[in-house]
Amino acid sequence: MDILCLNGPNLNRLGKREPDIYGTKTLDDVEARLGEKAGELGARISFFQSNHEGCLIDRIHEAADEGMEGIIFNPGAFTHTSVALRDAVASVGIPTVEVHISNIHTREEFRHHSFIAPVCIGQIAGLGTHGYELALLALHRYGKGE
Ligand code: CA2
Repeated sequence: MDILCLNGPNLNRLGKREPDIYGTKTLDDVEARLGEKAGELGARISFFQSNHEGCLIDRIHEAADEGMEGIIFNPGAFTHTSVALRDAVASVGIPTVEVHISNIHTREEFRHHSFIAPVCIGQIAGLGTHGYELALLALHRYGKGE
């Protein structure tokens, strides 16, 4: 099973600031752990982070062309603003799990709404960077029809 882990704006700064909200692990740490977990599950995982909406959209389209079977997606602040990213996820039809490190539902009201969640199979929020591993597990099971 081929899975793409996609991270949006500012997530390249993970572990470098605001540890009270986002924890102390860097994006490299998170990706290394996910790579190990994917290996244990017999899945392949690719990683991409961008601060640019269009680059994220292009990567989603490429994922479809590559035959990817799942996307773990933390769209960052684009979660709350981007119809274009929502359309990209909807257009490829790849099962996608939206992940947020923080609990967006207990934070400022503008973070409560996600444009992306309605086109995902599920959303994980507030469980820290562990949420990425839970999303991987969920996609793996979903792919097996469980
Ligand atoms: O909780 C999440 O994962 C978010 O997607 C993170 C976004 C935020 O805009 C969303 O509402 C929720 C922000 C990412 C910023 O990441 C940083 C991490 C460390 C230091 C600075 C920024």
